Amino acid sequence: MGTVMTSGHEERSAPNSFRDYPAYRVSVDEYVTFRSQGFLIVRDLIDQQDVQELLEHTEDIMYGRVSAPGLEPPPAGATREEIERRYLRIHMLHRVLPIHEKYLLHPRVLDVVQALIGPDVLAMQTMLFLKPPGGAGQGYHQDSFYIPTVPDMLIGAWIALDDADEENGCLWVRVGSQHEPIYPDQAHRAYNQGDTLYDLPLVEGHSHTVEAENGLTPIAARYMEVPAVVRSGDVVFFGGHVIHRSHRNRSQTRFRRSFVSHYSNARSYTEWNYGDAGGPANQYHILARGGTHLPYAMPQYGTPCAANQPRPQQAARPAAMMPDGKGDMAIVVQLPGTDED
Ligand SMILES: O=C(O)CCC(=O)C(=O)O
Repeated sequence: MGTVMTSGHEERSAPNSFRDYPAYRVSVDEYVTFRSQGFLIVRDLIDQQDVQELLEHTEDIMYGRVSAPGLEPPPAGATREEIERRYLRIHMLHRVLPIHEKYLLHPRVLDVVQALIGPDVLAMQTMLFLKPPGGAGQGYHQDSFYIPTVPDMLIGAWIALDDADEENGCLWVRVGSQHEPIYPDQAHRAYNQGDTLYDLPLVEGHSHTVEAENGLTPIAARYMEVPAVVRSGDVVFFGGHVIHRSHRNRSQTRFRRSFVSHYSNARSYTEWNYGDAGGPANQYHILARGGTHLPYAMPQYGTPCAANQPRPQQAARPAAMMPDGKGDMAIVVQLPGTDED
């Protein structure tokens, strides 16, 4: 373990641990909403004590009170505005900061992810958005374009640290676009699962903020667009195929901070390791819930999760389909007119 300094104090003598959270149980209605809309907002999933912890740590990052690879202190003599506008977003801090590993593996977020794409969950990516006043948005894209998993079970969890709305650049989602394949460009064609569709066009300009330059714009236009207006502590879950974007933060004073994590089913294969696509990569990602036949990483900072906890007892095997009483599969002939309904 390396050493991480926060607010002048040395962190991480003890491994990460969690308070006792009530488990979050996803309802049928929420499950159906996620499938039919392509996204689901779970209100108040993260309590304000946790939101405050992350916000204070984010301020420490902004003001250069956290030292970790990739983070720079503000230049001497920088104004408050210059300091606060240095970062739009920072990727993969869970690999160098215990608190980011902890929120990547937050049990309440995992409860929802497990119900939506589990039961086996691989924690793959974190992004901390600061998005200060004036901060840029991100044009239409599909997350599975960037993070391919096979079978594709990618999901994002977008934890609102500030209230987010149209003014400060909330997320916008095209409802129903989760049924679209992933549109590859030339560079991504080789490993994109959409390749099996013979007429799948190449699309350039993923994430381009200028609509005319973004090849997903005409596809996005087939679906209704809605803003994901959220309060701090709400979490937006969105699938890897859904077309989404965000606009510039037009507020003069409000940040739009969010902590975004990406997960896949742990039994999906991936070659993604933050920009490094070139061979098996499951071993770089943390097994958050359940089990897998594929390799996985341990959490570096001891955050409790499936990778470092004893496996729960396996449930009894479900009965075989249509058993014949001797444990063999029987051939059951359904006679016409004998359906029960
Ligand atoms: O929050 C944003 O501005 C964009 C987030 C996003 O598109 C993503 O996490 O995939």
